Formats: sequence, C-alpha cells, structure tokens
Amino acid sequence: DEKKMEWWKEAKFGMFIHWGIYSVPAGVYQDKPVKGIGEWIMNTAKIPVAEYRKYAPQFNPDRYNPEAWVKMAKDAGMKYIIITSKHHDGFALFDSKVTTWDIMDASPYKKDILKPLVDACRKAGIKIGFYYSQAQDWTHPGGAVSGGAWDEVQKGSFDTYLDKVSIPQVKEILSNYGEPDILWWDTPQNMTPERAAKFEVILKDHPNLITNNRLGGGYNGDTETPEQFVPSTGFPGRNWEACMTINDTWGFKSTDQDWKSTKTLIRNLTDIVSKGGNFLLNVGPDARGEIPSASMERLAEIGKWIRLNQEA
Ligand code: FUL
Repeated sequence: DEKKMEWWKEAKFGMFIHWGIYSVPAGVYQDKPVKGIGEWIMNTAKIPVAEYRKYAPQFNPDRYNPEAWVKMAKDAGMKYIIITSKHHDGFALFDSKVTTWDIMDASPYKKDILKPLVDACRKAGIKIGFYYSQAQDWTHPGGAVSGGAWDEVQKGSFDTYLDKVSIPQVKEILSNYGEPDILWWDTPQNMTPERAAKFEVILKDHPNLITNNRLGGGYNGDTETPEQFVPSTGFPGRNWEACMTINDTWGFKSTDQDWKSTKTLIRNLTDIVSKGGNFLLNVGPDARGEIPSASMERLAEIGKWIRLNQEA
C-alpha cells in the first residue's frame, strides 16, 4: 500500500475547504454571536432543523470560482485539496439521489459544487479529496448527534441512517467524479466495527484511495490526523497530516478575525514537514463563494516564501 501513498508523501501541503450552509449564518443566530467553530453553529445554538433549513435558500454562491481556488492553492505550494462534501449538518454540496437536503433540491444554486472543482483540480495537476461526515448528521433522522438530539426529527435508527443515507452517499462521491484521491472521514460517533465494516468493503473497489483514521470501529486508515496542533515527535511508522485553521474556525464566521500570522503558518509548515507530516491548512469560503481576503493574503505569502527558498 505504500505505492498509493507516494504522491501524498511528496505533497507535504494541502488545502482543506470547509464550505456549506453554515456559511450563511456565519456565526450569528438570532442577532447574537454564537461561540465556537462556525460549522457547528446548528449544534452549538441548538437550531431546530426546520429553522436551519431556512438558510439553504440563501446559499447561492454566485462568486464560486473553482479555477481561482485551485490556482490559489497551487500558487501557495499546495498539492491537494480536500473539500467538505457533507459536514455534520447533513447538507450535501453535490447532487445526491438519496436526499433533498442537497445543493440541487434545497438551494437556488442547483449545480453540483464538487464537479467543477474536481475538473479544475485535474486540469491543474492538483489531487482532490472529499471530506464526508459518515456518522454525525444533525438533519437526517437517525444520524449521530454530538451532545444528543435537540429536535424530535433528528431521532431515528442510526443503522437505517447509515444504510439509506451515509453509505449510498459515500458510493455517490466515489463514483460520480471518477476516482477521488482522498476520502476524509470524521467524528466516528457510534461507529462499531460492524458498522465501519460496511464502509470498509466499499473501499475494496478503490485501491488507490487514501483514507484517514476517523472511520471508527477500529479501522486505522492510511493517515493519522492531529487537529490544531503539531505532535512533538510526529507519528513514527505512520503517515500523518496535521490539519489547522488560519483563524479559529473551519467554516466561515463573519466575526472571527483572529488570524494567524504568515510567520506562524510558515513555522507550522516547516515544523510539520520536518517531523515527517503533511500540513492541511483550512479556508472557509463565505456564502457567496469568496475565500476571506486575510486567508488569500497569507496563502500568497506562503507561496512566495516557498518559491524563494526552493532549491534550484
Ligand atoms: C472536527 C469536526 O467536528 C470539525 O467541524 C472540523 O471538520 C474538523 C476538521 O474536524 O472533528
């Protein structure tokens, strides 16, 4: 399996993109700022499902420019991009046949978000990965809910949820765009070995797909995923990727201006790479599809630094 990891080990630096309905409230609910990370606003503020659904008609990213995002990543020295195909709020950025809680049926945009990004990546020689929240889903009945359900409609059978929503959607994202390079699981709440095995069998048909260690049920995947820190000794004998935000949130939050300096970001990059890891640095586009300018500036500066310090 080391063969499939070759490009990934060379890559060192990638872009994480957290994008979804949560970029509409952008950290504010009922005129009050909500603490914590932006993509968790539904859970943190216990927004009823029917209320949260009302943000979808406002998710119409007219400024979405996947070619520009890919160029931004490439110019920053990044070699791969991983985007949230579905986060914990259950909203699919892609055309999913198993739900109406997706970009085609619930938003006025009505175009698959993933498709043009995949195309732009392939054209530019950038690898593409999908983040998929396989267990937590705060909208579809039966999905796992951190802290427990706050809305009756969230209740249901977790196994039915996995069989009818999560597993079919994983098959969709693995087959609708040709072979993606990475599948990034997250928060394996309630995942037993039996449940995780149902996902693991799908992967048998995708021998070159790289997965992380967050499927659950005892599956290690290909990579360790320290979040928001650099492990002091790395992970000897394991491939690893530290993911980090540029401010304090993954999903867009209008109120978060706590930007790390370029110097700090470059120090993190060199620290991680020197310990044998990859750096997955996040951007959170707003509801119109704009990446915050503070993020863009820093990415451009990192790219400039890499080019200046590259061996001839
Ligand atoms: C966490 C998630 O709960 C966050 O929302 C974010 O996606 C981060 C990368 O992983 O566990």
